[in-house]
Amino acid sequence: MPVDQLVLRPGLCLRHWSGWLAPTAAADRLARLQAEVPWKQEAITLYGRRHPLPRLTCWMADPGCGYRYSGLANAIEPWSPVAAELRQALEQLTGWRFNSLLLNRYRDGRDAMGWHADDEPELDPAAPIASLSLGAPRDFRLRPRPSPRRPVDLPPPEGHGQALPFNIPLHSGDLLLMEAPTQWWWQHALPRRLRLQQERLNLTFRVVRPA
Ligand SMILES: O=C(O)CCC(=O)C(=O)O
Repeated sequence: MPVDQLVLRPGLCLRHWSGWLAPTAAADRLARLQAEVPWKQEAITLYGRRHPLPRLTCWMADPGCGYRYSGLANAIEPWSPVAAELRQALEQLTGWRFNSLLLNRYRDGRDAMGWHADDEPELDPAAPIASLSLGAPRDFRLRPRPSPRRPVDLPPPEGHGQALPFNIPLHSGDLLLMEAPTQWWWQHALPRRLRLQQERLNLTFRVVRPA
């Protein structure tokens, strides 16, 4: 049975289901997604220089649900069969209608994701982000935002200034639901693990406000 744990800090609310998918189901979804997703190596341009992202990605979404980050406009791919199945299960679990999905493929421990918050204007700030991990275990780091960007001029939640960074080890089949207002007040990252040779996939189901 999956274990559902509530993780709370000032301005942060996460729900963590360890083993939301059983090991055999997680291994099956991993293999099918590796094969059926049109993975791309994107690059961002900073000060005129191209930097390949340290991971492969794909953006699946309903029509009209485009998404930009770091100046990168993601091409919309149609929902693949496994992604559509997972979306349905997560909608039943959460009651939210997810219209988009960012897939990240970390080929080994050299692939990573830097500090950021998922607070782009396209995303519905009231909606949760549902993050599913498949494959190699990795550490998911969280820290209070040094200078929170927020839609209205709210004072920081009590204790935010004293809150400390922390770590959630994510294993294959784990589900992490990041609830509002986590993205306003906290950042997250997936640090490198140079000795790790196994691959990991991460799927973040999102609610975009269609253009
Ligand atoms: O791979 C992960 O667990 C993190 C992914 C992430 O930070 C994102 O998609 O915004």
